[in-house]
Amino acid sequence: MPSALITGITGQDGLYLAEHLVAKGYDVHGVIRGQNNPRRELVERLVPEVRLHNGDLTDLSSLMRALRDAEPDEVYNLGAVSFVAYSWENAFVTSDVTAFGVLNILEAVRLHAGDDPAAVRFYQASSSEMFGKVQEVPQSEGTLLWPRSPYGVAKAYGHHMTINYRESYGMHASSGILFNHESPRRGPEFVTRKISQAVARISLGLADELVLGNLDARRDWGFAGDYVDAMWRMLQQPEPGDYVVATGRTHSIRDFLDVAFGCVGIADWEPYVRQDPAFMRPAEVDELVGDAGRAREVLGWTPTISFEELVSMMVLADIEAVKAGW
Ligand code: NAP
Ligand code: G4F
Repeated sequence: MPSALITGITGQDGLYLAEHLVAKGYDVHGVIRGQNNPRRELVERLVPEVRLHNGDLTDLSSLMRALRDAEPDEVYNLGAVSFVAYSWENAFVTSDVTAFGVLNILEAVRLHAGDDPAAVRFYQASSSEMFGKVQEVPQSEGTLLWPRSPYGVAKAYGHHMTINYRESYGMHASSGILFNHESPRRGPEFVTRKISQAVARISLGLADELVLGNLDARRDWGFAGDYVDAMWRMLQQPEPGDYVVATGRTHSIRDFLDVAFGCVGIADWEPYVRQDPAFMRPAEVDELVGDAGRAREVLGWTPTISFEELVSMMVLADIEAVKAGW
């Protein structure tokens, strides 16, 4: 039975990836941080097969212990401070976890693997946020990185360090440059879930306003369940590499609002939406759209869920959640 260790197991992607690997027959382990993590119960309920190990990306020895106890064939580094807006207010913490945390886990894997550095395959959760002020459209693996946030800068560090460990030590270290991916498990701080939750409440008469920032930003949004499959496929390749994972379609926040409100029969959402500068960013990533040609050709990966299906899935799930009192 192959085994895998996931950092960031309590997050959106960690949960989908754990389910994906369990379904494939893996022995799945997760790193969980904090003395009383409120999301531990969620992991235990959704993926009871997972064995949890205490650890933190800022603590090298805790990662070494998790590797010793789990003895994984594959390590997926999904842990991060992942909210871009937060990264300006907490740039140091973001750098500590999202940048230096990658160095810690790479070093832990290298030391753990000993004489055979490629024995433990490694996945790094890189991000389209690294493209920032985009230098070409669409963005692919070779596009120059120009990050626009402390988060993007931290991810660029982790991305290059992953490549460096691959080239320096011969590690089987791959980096997935994933564009935005969403689901009913998305954190409520991200714009898609903020919208789906608000639309659900508005449709049920429990709210009458949604306050947002920039409505003109464009993102390439896919379904998280599809994207974790791409992560797994990367680690099954004989050679490590970097892959853009994206749908190749871009939509604005306004487009998202059109479909989300449309799901509950509201054609004109303007009366419900107010813009507040508090949700604007010091520097914005205006337009992201990915070219996932390499992932399609080498990994045989394609997205299965359309933008419209994704939005509707999220709104309907939040309506059910509100009705159930969650
Ligand atoms: P998420 O839901 O925000 O999950 C982040 C995870 O990181 C959580 O499990 C969190 O654990 C963990 N974490 C935070 N600080 C940590 C620390 N010091 N040590 C260990 N773990 C820590 O993020 P996601 O959407 O699942 O994304 C997964 C990864 O992909 C992240 O690295 C993100 O930056 C990257 N990414 C995401 C997207 C996207 O669109 N979703 C796109 C590109 C890249 P707690 O529960 O303890 O806070
Ligand atoms: O949903 P967001 O917060 O996601 P963002 O910044 O694109 O980051 C996500 O995707 C990255 C991949 O590119 C990941 F690496 C990262 O970890 C995270 O998962 O914001 C999307 C857009 C932005 O342009 C933002 O300015 O929505 C705009 N927006 C407008 N009003 C808002 C709001 N974003 C949030 N969170 N809240 C608003 O009220």
